[in-house]
Amino acid sequence: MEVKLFNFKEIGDKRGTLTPIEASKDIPFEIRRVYYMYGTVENARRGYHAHKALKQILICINGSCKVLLDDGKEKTIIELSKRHQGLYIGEYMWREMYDFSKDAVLMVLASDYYDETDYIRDYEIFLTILKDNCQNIDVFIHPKAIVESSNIGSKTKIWAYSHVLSKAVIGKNCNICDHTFIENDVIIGDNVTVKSGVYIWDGVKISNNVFIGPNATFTNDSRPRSKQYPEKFKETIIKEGASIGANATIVAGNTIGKYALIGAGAVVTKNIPDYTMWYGNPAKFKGYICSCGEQLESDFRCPRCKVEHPIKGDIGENENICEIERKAQ
Ligand code: T46
Repeated sequence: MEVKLFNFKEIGDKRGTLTPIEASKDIPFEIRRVYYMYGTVENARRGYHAHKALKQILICINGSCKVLLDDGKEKTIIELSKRHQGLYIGEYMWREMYDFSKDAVLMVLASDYYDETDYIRDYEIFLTILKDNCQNIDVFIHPKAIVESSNIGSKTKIWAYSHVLSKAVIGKNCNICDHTFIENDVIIGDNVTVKSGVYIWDGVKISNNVFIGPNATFTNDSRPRSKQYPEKFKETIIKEGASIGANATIVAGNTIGKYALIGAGAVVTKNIPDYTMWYGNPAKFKGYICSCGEQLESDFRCPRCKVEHPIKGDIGENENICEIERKAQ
């Protein structure tokens, strides 16, 4: 069932509470649309449909409501009444919302723009599509893999001797190679490649189109002691399109920027800015890189794409390496 309850941060002080939600970090997709429902009349029921591709997070930011989820085999009812709690609903999940309190405000974060062709509004058609999908290739799980999670997107392949724990979320069209381990508090986006020998621990969040090379190492605790567990493990964020070279180590709590490239064997000890390349131990800034993988020329032009790179404006032409190193704190 592609369903998960997320508990977002609650930052409280004497003024009250603030809950931040960051796309592809706290939730497994980029947000393209936000909508919300309020003033729902007594006994009204909403929903009664599934989506073919849309992913959403439902948050009852005021009052309460119930959501019935149906994957064609099993029905689950979830009550939403906590402002810091989001219900993730993936593709092909029938939903019905009801029992709205008078003051309910149900906010929805959606992975795409409104598109009526993405809706399946007829329950019989929904069941037929599910049956057809099951007969299709959809998710491939090697018979020698242990996959406890059902939050796996379509066309993802999970190869032999991999172990995916029950609460992990993995997007569509990913390739999870032999001998990998994916813990519970892990989100992996779409089109991600995880090569062999990679262990992805609690707190690691990986966006779409990321490449993780063989034996790359993640950590989630900077001062580990046997049998002592922090309240929350440190978060490591790998942003859209970044690549991590073979055997690189990402020290806990750091963020690898969009389309950044970490060289083989590098040890990353700080946050890495978007579109930059880093090698060595500790990893040092080595230049700028295009999303295609080509190193940018000194005028920020990509020799392969032949375009001047958009980061030029952000970074400034005269910025030197020391400045980049300083920013990467
Ligand atoms: C979902 C549940 C949780 C728009 O024009 N733009 C939009 O972004 C949305 C969401 C709806 N609409 C129009 C389409 C309908 O004419 O607003 C009208 C009401 O939409 P609907 O009947 O689909 O609303 P719900 O509450 O049954 O379902 C909504 C979402 O549509 C759906 O994606 O998952 O909330």
